[in-house]
Amino acid sequence: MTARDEILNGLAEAVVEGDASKCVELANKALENNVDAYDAVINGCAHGMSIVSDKYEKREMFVPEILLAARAMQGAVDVLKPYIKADEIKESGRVAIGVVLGDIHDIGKNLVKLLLETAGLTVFDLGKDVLPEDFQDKIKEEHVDLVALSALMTTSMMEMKEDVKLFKEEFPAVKIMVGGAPVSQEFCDSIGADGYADNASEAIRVAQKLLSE
Ligand code: HCB
Repeated sequence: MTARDEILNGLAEAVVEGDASKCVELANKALENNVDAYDAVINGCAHGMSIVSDKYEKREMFVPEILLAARAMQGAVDVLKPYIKADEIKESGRVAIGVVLGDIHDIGKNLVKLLLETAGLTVFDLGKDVLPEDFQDKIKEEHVDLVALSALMTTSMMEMKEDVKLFKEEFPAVKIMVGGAPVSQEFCDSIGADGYADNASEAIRVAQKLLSE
């Protein structure tokens, strides 16, 4: 096993264990060993978080452990973030991101935000459980080019549908990207959103494509 694999596996494991100090230690070790910071976030931290999601689904992990895992992951992300190289993205753009009304799941949204920022985009984070009018105000005030919506529940997917309808009516030129575990390309097409991303790195590619159209 290479040093990279060892560190990344260790990071994923530390996220699953919710071991915040181990996460920080391994994030620093990744940097010392010239492991690419982006690689460490995606294939270490985010990989660990997807193991946590699976374990939750199988009832092998419970809410308090999930929250510890998320906090531990954030510790590593904070160490790695300044070292993620800005992508050579040609089309810079202004993005408003948020989790739709009624939904407080923001772990995935935070990862997408981080990567969009490192891709050179200007990101306005509205947080979670966001009112449609807060998105609308931000789009107007900040001349936003792209809205990235996140939803993790079947109930909030309906809110996402309403948001897309509303924003498309009021701001036809503004692109809308959607994502979150239950969201799919099919759902994206059915609600008239412009793009769907399955994960944070894919979100960069989709944002880049939408902004260049
Ligand atoms: Co929560 N929860 N939860 N939860 N939760 C889910 C989402 C369920 C699927 C679990 C289940 O029952 N099987 C379920 C929803 C069921 C459904 O709707 N069909 C559920 C439920 C029901 C609830 C509560 C209602 C539970 C309760 O109180 N009875 C409650 C929600 C309250 C509310 O929102 N109003 C609740 C609470 C919680 C917490 C607080 C314990 C915690 C959230 C902590 C936080 O986010 N700060 C939590 C968590 C962690 C989960 C699971 C286990 C993991 C979600 C997660 O963070 N995944 C989740 C189970 C699951 O999804 N398998 C469970 C990891 C991230 C990295 O993945 O998919 O979010 P992601 O993001 C990806 C990807 O989708 C994409 O990029 C990200 C990075 O690669 N992406 C985008 C995301 N957003 C994007 C936006 C874009 O524009 C583009 C790409």
